[in-house]
Amino acid sequence: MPLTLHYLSGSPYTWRVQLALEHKGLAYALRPMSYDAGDFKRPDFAALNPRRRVPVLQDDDGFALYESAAILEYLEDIAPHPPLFAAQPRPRAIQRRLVREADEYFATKLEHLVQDVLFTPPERRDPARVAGHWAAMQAELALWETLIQGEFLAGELSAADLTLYPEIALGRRIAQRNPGLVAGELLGPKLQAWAARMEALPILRRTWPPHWGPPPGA
Ligand SMILES: N[C@@H](CCC(=O)N[C@@H](CS)C(=O)NCC(=O)O)C(=O)O
Repeated sequence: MPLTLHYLSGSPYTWRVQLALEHKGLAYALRPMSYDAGDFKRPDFAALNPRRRVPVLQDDDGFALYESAAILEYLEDIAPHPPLFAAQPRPRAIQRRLVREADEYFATKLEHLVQDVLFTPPERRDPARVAGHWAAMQAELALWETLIQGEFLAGELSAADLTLYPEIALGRRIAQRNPGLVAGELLGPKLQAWAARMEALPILRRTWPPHWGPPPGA
């Protein structure tokens, strides 16, 4: 097996890489990581990624790469077909911009919720702070509702979709598991239709985080 993905189930960053590997039909092995087992503290993991985060993609000759967006670009370079980015400069630039926007703006807001809801027991949560994070995420999602251009975020299925979907799925999961935190549907009609389209993709259903239960519509 030439490629190994150091992986954490449910991590939007590792899910993105797994989706890209599946999209390209590349053979890979999953190396699940565990906080409880101390995997992130192990020196051999720090040697792969001094930031001690997943994903890390490792080639069989020892080459290791971290940062999910960079990994997708690497996969595109070593296995151009099927592509993750459009061939033409302008649509390609827009897809790259969307990847950057998802990481720079959406994921930043999501991480506030991960810290203050997912990683904080209910009795220690600060409701005003959490409400502020939800409001910020809803404003961000309203913006994405205007950014989506067609069936997928920009042209054909691309790195942009594989980046945003796992981030949105984690946001939705936090909402579903914490009733009362958010009223109603998190996504506008265009994003809802896009999410359903993503959820129908075999690559998405194959990689759905096992501990989340069955994928929507299963
Ligand atoms: N910018 C990084 C973010 C990676 C990241 O934050 N991964 C999380 C899992 S979702 C992690 O490994 N956290 C380990 C820790 O914080 O100890 C990327 O895109 O790869």
